[in-house]
Amino acid sequence: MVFAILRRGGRFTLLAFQLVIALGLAAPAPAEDGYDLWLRYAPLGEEARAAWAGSFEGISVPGPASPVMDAAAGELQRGLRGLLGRDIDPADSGADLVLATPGRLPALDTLDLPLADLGEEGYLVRRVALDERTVTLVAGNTDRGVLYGVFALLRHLGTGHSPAALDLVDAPSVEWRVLNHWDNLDRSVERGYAGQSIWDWWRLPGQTEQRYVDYARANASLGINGTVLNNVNASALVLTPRYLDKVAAIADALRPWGLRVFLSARFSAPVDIGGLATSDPLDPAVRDWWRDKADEIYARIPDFGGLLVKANSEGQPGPREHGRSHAEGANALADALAPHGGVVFWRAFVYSDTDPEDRVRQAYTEFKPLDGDFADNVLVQVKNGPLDFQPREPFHPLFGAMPETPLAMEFQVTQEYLGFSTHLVYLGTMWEEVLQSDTHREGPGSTVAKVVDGRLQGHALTGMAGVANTGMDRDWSGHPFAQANWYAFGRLAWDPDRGAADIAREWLAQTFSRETAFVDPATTLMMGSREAAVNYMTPLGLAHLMGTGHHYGPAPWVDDLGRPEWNPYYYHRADTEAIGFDRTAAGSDAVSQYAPPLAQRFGSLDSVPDEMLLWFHRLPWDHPVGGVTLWEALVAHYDLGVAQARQMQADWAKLSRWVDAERHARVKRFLDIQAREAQWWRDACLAYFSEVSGRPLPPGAEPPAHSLEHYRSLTFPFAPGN
Ligand code: BDP
Repeated sequence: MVFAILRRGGRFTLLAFQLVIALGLAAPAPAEDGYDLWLRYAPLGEEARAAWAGSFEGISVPGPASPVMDAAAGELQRGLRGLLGRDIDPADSGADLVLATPGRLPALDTLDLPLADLGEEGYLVRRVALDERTVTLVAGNTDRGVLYGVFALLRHLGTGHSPAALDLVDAPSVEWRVLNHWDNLDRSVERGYAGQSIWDWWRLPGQTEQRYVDYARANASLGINGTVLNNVNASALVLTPRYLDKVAAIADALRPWGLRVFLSARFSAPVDIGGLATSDPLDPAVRDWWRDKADEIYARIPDFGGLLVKANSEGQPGPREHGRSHAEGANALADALAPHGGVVFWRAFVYSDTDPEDRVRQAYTEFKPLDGDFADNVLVQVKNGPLDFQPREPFHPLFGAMPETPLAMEFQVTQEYLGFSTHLVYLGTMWEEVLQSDTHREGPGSTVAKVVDGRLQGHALTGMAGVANTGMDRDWSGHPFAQANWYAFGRLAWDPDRGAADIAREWLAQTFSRETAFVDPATTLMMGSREAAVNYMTPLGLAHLMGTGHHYGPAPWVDDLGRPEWNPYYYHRADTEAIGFDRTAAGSDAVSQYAPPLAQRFGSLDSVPDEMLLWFHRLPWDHPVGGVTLWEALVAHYDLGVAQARQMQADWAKLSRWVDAERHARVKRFLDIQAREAQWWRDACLAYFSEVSGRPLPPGAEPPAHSLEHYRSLTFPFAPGN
């Protein structure tokens, strides 16, 4: 009866809850739409609340009011109201929760706190004796540090930690922690799977939305401190005064949350909107144009972060047309920004339609010789792998190979090649794998993380970028679990050495439930999800088998497009004899772009890991892999991927107790789609490889549900993000 009432919802829900509680049954969580992300501040249980009793009676913020401190204090009130169920007084004095910097509260200097190590953005949250009272101090050297400390304190409570353990001291390892929006001015989002762009360009600057503020809060909670508002395939229009006014309005909305605005710049802007005859970066008029443009931007946005540039790649203009190098191009913009403290993120995602060189070699070939030529305020932004955000790639060989140049990491949070926002694929594990890869550039232990955070080669200017997965979908990212990828990106940008499992646990506890009985199995589910996707899409080092253009679903058969590297066939090269891309010395020799111990490891069949097998080697179908033939191993991996996708369905079904019905059902439906699509991937790829290899499926393997012709005939007009 209770559940019948519950199902009717609406005004019966409250009654039903009361009834359920009265009967002593566990009440299902109320419906949620995901808008609040991990900032739900769901009430702590009785015991946990009791542990915090007597703390947090009032908040004091010494010194003058500031937008950042107002944001911090407001968030603290909101968070504690949710977690502890009580309103905390904003009080000037006598409060036991103190938000302060040394400038605001000189008494901090007498407390012997390790503030000197915290830099501009670090924080400390600790119980200290102040004016003969014990207070919880949230301190930083700047208001932004305090803001991050407030979020750390709320996370501490929100993940169920006790007052006894309250001693939080942390500072970011990476200077620029930046989202990259591939959002166009017409509000379409390149590779976006969560609705329209959150930036409502048309109504700006007059109208700004609450969503901008909530977006900024979410980023601040992770320590993300920059955002590039527009697509790397940029329209120069964004640099015109009309749009700069709009950009300034967004910057104003984000600023209280420590989030600085950047723009993607089109390299030919001096011609496109400036009326010049050339964009040659060494032409004095062009240099003046960029300088004037920078002045114009900073007049509106004094803390503007800088510019991101995609040049000479996939049809974008760049310095090459003028016979100039990427360094000469980057430096023209960097010189214009330097007087204002701005930086340039110059992308290394460069390959050419006229270059016959193996595509994965091209960026290294082009950029490595430029090491040392870039201005001091340029970061070269490198994708995690040398191809393009595939389910699995080796790390990009440029990491560690340009010791004189700060290299920023570029991860893709949006799941262009990983099931859009329909598949549950937790990317934390993939990013951890990349960051913990050893480049061997300065001896063993030279991890990618150490390159990116500047430790290895002594850079203070450092950065990590994530291609955003946000849109106008009510839950921001399209899939409740896609939010975890935004979360994981932010946490790893702050500390690239964090573990993916820890991050998953933290996110789950705040997003769904703190109960160990939920967090443990849900963490296991998340941690296995990326390997499942690798298995059902591109196992054993295969890559880029996705449908050309939209990248939805399998299409390994495509081999008739103009540019060779646009064809999935280019990457697997399967025929009757063999499959895989020979990147050893006998082939494209891409292995030689890695440090010698790795070149050796990847290049030899005795030591190459199975996960990278066909990335580096072209092998006969009978080549032995783990006691079976390569063909059998391939089939087994695809089968395993399908089994793993089905297991996720079963595992999620068991967790309904801890999740509100709305989000549980949404995830369930997505997992159903994912399991069907995993089967489709497996069937289509095996039907194709079986045909080209001339090999039947091994005995006992399930035949594909349809003919190869059927899979080849599928088309997907209006696939999103394309
Ligand atoms: C590719 C995307 C394309 C992007 C490009 C890039 O398919 O939409 O413009 O990366 O990173 O993966 O520039």
